[in-house]
Amino acid sequence: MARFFYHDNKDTPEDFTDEHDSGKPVSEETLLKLGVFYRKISSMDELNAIAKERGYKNRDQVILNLDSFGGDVNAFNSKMKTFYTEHYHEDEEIRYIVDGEGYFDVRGKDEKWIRAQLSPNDLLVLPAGIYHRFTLSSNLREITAIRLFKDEPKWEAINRDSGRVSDARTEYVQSISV
Ligand code: KMT
Ligand code: NI
Repeated sequence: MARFFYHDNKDTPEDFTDEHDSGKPVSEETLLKLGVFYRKISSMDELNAIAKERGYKNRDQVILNLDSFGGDVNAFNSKMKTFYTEHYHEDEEIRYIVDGEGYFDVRGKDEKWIRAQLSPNDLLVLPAGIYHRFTLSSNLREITAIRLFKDEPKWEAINRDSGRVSDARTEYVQSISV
């Protein structure tokens, strides 16, 4: 079952996969205001229905753990750093957790990080243009997830550091400030 809470902002490069729960929970309603939508899914049919309803055409399944990098610790760590670097995408994206556990952090009001702890059967919709980051959890260090894409997968992550503000970002900011 998913859990949502404010991040304690005390992470370091050594311990960012830890829970970092500030003790302040976040409601699904607060997430909805950011355009972030959570659903507990109980069957593949339900997942397929949501994908159809929202016009998703593509998906893939990803396994992230040390084995999936052939045991190459450096390659694994470097990928983890990439996912944890604050970024956005130009498309809405759905993540559905099949196995394992992970944390998706999204930027909330006043730039506060909200952490979504996701486990099997949890589905999260991230709107286009929202700043976010992802990490495996130190509890399990592995996840199997289905990534759903509206059209062709757009892998591009636009890092906040780059300062690049595309239409998707501008539209997202407008959509939450009304
Ligand atoms: C993202 O958009 O940051 C990701 O898809 C992270 C990996 S999916 C488990
Ligand atoms: Ni992303």
